[in-house]
Amino acid sequence: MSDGPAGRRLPPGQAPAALRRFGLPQYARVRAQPPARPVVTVTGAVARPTQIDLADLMGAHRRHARRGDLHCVTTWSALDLRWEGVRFRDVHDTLATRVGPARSANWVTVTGLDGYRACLRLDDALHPDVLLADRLAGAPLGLAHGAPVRLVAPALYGYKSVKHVCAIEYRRDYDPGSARWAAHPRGRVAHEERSRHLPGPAWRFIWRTLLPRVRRLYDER
Ligand SMILES: Nc1nc2c(c(=O)[nH]1)N[C@H]1C(S)=C(S)[C@@H](COP(=O)(O)O)O[C@H]1N2
Ligand SMILES: [Mo]
Repeated sequence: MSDGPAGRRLPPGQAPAALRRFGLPQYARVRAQPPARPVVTVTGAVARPTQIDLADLMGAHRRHARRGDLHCVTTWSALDLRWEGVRFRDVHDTLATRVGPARSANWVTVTGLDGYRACLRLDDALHPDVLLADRLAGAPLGLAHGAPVRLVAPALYGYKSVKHVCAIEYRRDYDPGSARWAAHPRGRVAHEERSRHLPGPAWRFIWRTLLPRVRRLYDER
């Protein structure tokens, strides 16, 4: 951990930035349009794949509010975001009863309406800090940041925090997901697991060079 300009402790290689819509370049122009009654499709290594009404799923669990930082692998960190929603862990308990995941299903792929997907180790996803969030900064989550619901996994790089969640797939093996080789199977910020290739610090320089181009794509209307 190192001190950021504001004297705040930041993870290695990160610099503070304002939150703005961001993601993989190929999703910059894809605009998710959630339906009036969104559902979540639950499949994979399960006995009873199904679809669940998102409002029912969110309404069935105790709500939590959390302050946390979003650390993008490209070296920017949006600090002190206030998310509200339900714990992924609680949702998983409900889903486990409904769909019956295999005991060996130790990974979970989460997909967004834009087609983006990321895979988390199930025990990382079950950490109590991991939320399915539907509110940010005291307001309903907007389309820019993942409406109707997004995953928020503060200990992992932002590429695991899938926006516009529409599907959950239980898996026996890791799925490289949309970011493929650029991502790390676990993506823990504290260990600088930016990618499965090259040590984390090497990526700082690569991403700092590419970041302005990706930002420009996302800032276009
Ligand atoms: N559906 C979806 N979720 C996504 C992405 C994406 O392109 N599509 N990009 C990821 C990446 S790389 C980051 S850093 C964060 C950015 O979140 P923000 O747009 O709220 O800043 O979303 C993550 N979740
Ligand atoms: Mo990111």
